[in-house]
This record gives sequence, structure tokens and C-alpha cells, in this order.
Amino acid sequence: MGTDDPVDDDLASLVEQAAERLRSVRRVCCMTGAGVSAESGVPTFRGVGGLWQGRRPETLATPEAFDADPEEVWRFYLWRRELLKECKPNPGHYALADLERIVPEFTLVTQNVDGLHPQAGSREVFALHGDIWIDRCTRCGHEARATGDDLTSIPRCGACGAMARPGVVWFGEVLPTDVLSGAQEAVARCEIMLVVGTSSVVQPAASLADWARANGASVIEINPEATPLTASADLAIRAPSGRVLPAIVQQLA
Ligand code: BJW
Ligand code: ZN
Repeated sequence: MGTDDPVDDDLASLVEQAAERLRSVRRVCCMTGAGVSAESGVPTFRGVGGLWQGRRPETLATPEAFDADPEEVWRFYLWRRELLKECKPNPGHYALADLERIVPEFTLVTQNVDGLHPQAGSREVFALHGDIWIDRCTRCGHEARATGDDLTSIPRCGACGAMARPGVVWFGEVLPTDVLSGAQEAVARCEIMLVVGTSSVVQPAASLADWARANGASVIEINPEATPLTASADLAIRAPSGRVLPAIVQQLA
């Protein structure tokens, strides 16, 4: 990967270091955040472009906001479904699906609700914050997968007719127990934890990397920006995941 550009050469050296570390272990866990889908055109939550009509997503992604104004919250989610219909997995998603085949024990944990990891071919995915394409009944809990054909009306339950809500985890809500415990198990067992495209501020996801380190794993962060995790990471690669992950896979294949 050597080039005439010193920046590219630095990146190439970091990629080689990451590949070298990955080559020497059997158990790898990767946690992704919104940044891994940024190169697919999916807006991130925080930072530039992370706003929705002047409101921070955090003020809409709560049970209180939904109780106060379900139409407003549904407009936000229907708009995002509309946007996602046009988005496809990017080389970063595909590289993680490849890693699952290359690494003897590989677990993917994602905070993303966009479904792009399974679409790229990742098979075992612990989706900590749910799935934006699920409609869950507010009365009986019945769940149905949205087709995306009608993105103008508020979905209603096919079983009892009550209003549905998006099948995602909002602030103040508990993460699905089986998903979180599956992720925690993989984090505790892994020898390397990759943390890709997350600002590492939302709990409990943000603590998983600390837990991996406490259990003896090394942490590799891939993110163009520094985060609260960067200082404690064993290796931090400051570049887009759609560029870095395929380069790592290329070294391993
Ligand atoms: C690139 C890139 C490129 C750009 N390549 N990278 C302990 C302490 C303090 C508070 C709490 C605590 N424990 C719990 C809380 C409360 C709360 C919390 O964490 N608050 C903090 C924000 C202060 N957590 C919760 O409420 C959680 N529930 C819980 O813990 O239950 C028990 C409990 C409840 C209450 C009190 C105590 C315990 C639930 C959290 C649910 C989060 N839900 C959301 C919305 C999901 C639905 C939806 O999509 O609408 O999940 S919020 C939003 O943030 C979404 C994301 O999954 C999550 C994380 O965001 P992410 O992925 O990191 O995205 P960004 O935008 O922040 O960052 C993108 C990154 O990508 C950036 O760094 C870029 O640089 C980078 N990037 N381009 C690579 N090309
Ligand atoms: Zn129902």
C-alpha cells in the first residue's frame, strides 16, 4: 500500500499494524456506530448534518417525545425510512462481512438500526438499538416488518389496530436483554475489539470497549475524528471505515 503521499503511507502503516494484530488472534469482536453507514449516505446522529429540521435526534428518540407527539416522532422515522430505501451497504459493511468469514470467531455488535450489515452479508449481528424497519404495537407488543411501501401513514398494529412505534431503543429504555448479553459475552471473550464509526458517548454501548480491555483485549478504533475512547485505544486509525476496513481485509485475505 506504499505511495508517494506521506499521509497515505502513515495510513498504510496503521492498516498493516491492525492486520498484523488481527492475524495473530482467533477471537475478534467489532462494534459499529453510525459512522460505518455514513459513506452509504445515512446521516450520523451527532456533528455536522446530524440534525433533523433544527432538532437534535436525541430530543425525538425518547418515549417522552413519542407520548407527547407521536405524529412528530413518526415523521422523523418515516423520513429516515424513506432515506434508507435509497441507501446501500458500502465497502466498510462488505469488509466486515468478509471478516466474519476470515476470522475464526468473529462477532459483530452494532448500534445501527439501518439493517445495512445483514444486507452486506453479515450473518451474526447483535443490533443493540433495534431495527428501524420493525413496527411494534404500543398496546399488545405485536411486531411486524414494514415494507416501506407506505411511508406517509403512521403504522397500526395488524393484530389489534392500536398505534405502532418504531422497534428501536430510545433513551431511557433498556436494551433487549438477550441481545445485550450476547454482545457482552462476545466482548468478554474477544482478544481484539474493533470500534468503528461511533462517537462512544451513548451507554451502555460505549462501555463495551472498556470491558473488553478489562478482560485483556486490545482495542482498535477506526474513526476520522477523536472520541472519548481514542486516548485509551491501543491503535487509533483516523480515516473513514469504507477505506480502512477493505484495506485491512485485503491484507488478511
Ligand atoms: C465515521 C465516518 C466514516 C463519520 N467512517 N467513522 C451512564 C452514564 C450516563 C448516562 C447513561 C448511562 N447509562 C445510560 C445512560 C442514559 C443513556 C445515555 O447513554 N446517555 C448519554 C448520551 C449521556 N442511555 C440510555 O438511555 C440507554 N438505555 C439504558 O442504558 O437503559 C438503562 C438505563 C436507562 C436510564 C438511565 C440509566 C440506565 C439507551 C440508549 C439508546 C440510544 N438510542 C439511539 C437512538 C436509536 C433509534 C434511532 O436510530 O433513532 O441510538 S441514540 C443514537 O446514538 C442511536 C445510536 O445508535 C447512538 C450512538 O450513536 P453513534 O452510532 O455513536 O453515532 P454518532 O453520530 O454519535 O457518531 C458517529 C461517529 O462516526 C462520529 O464519531 C464520527 O466521527 C464517525 N464517522 N463518518 C468512520 N466515514
Ligand atoms: Zn397490537
